[in-house]
Amino acid sequence: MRMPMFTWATFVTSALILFAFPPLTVGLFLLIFDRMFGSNFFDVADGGNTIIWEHLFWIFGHPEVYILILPAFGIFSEIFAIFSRKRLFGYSSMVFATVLIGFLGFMVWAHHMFTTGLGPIANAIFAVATMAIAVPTGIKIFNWMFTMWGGSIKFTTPMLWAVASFHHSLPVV
Ligand SMILES: [Cu+2]
Repeated sequence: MRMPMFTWATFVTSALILFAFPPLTVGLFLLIFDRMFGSNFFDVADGGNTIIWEHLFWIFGHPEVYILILPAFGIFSEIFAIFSRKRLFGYSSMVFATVLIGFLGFMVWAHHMFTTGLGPIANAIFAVATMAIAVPTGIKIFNWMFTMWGGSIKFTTPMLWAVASFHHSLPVV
């Protein structure tokens, strides 16, 4: 619990890479077998199932969103502290929120598949799980704001980048 936040962020990102990439690798292998060797994993006309491809892709694809944003979150934590001339507010809750975002990132992949016909119960569960990520993300945003609160803020180029992009990038996630 004495590591810099950027180190924590890249550590959690590495764990996400470790678990997110194998499903994509499996999906690509099955796809190559369909296209080159005449197997029927995904071809509906031959008794395959396209939805399985969607699952394999998005079990990778949603964690990938966090593989991209978590290192940036780690950079934000360093920049806000340094250019406010204060310690990062709520360090341990920041570590907890990063790990929780990484974990929940694996529980929400079907929000990319709401129109594929999984049914209202599955859709509702994945919708609620998706909204649950707003809690650890909110912890981070409030910690960043409390870090800047009362600090001697310097709007250097990195600070402008961090303030603008945490404001701008979150709706995309
Ligand atoms: Cu997603």
